Amino acid sequence: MTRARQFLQVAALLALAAGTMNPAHATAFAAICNDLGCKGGDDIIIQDNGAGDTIGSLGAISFATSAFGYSLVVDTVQSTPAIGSASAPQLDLAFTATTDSATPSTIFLFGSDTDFLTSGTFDLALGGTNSGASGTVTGRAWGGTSDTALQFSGANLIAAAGPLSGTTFSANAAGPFTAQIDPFSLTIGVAVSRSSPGTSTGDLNLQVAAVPEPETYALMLAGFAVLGFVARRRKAAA
Ligand SMILES: [Ca+2]
Ligand SMILES: [Ca+2]
Repeated sequence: MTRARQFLQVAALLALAAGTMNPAHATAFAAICNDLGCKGGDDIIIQDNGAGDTIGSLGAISFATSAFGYSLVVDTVQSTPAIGSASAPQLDLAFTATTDSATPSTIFLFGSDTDFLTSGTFDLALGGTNSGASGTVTGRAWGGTSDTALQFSGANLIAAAGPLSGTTFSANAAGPFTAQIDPFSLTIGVAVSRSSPGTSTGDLNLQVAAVPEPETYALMLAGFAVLGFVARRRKAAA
């Protein structure tokens, strides 16, 4: 075996071991929908730095619109590289939803991104306000079953927080999270269901933290062992 080939094999092993440290090359999405599944083709989907996004930096989306009886501001949807990383997934959605309807419908806001790598534990936190203590806000997180943005259903629901009511509200949900494929997408969403005119605001945040896997350590150790072997061979040959 040539030295160059040995070097390439060692480099490949180390790259594998370091795989969880690679940055994500993903595009974040935000969505406003009049149904929980964003079905029917009548929903508003904004791509990071696409039409409607008023934040020029990558990993952060902001937009405002009127839709489905609400005046809506998605203050920000944030993902990598603005917050978190492929190996430390984080999604954040901050919103303001105002309606003057006496019989408001439920509105659904989403943030989503792809190319996450890390399983382990999740923490979903929701907090906000309802003017007039009107209606409820529910936060949800989905993912780990595909690498498609805004891919969510009852089947890949990770957790829900709420429905929460009151003039101010906060709750969180936490537990183990194991993705079924790698890399994978994550989506967070809030359902705002007001019962009177007024404004609901809030922030929904999802974080996934790694629980280091034994295989990762084993692979890294194997990589270092090969490095040491090559170094000894090189020393012996010199
Ligand atoms: Ca729809
Ligand atoms: Ca942007």
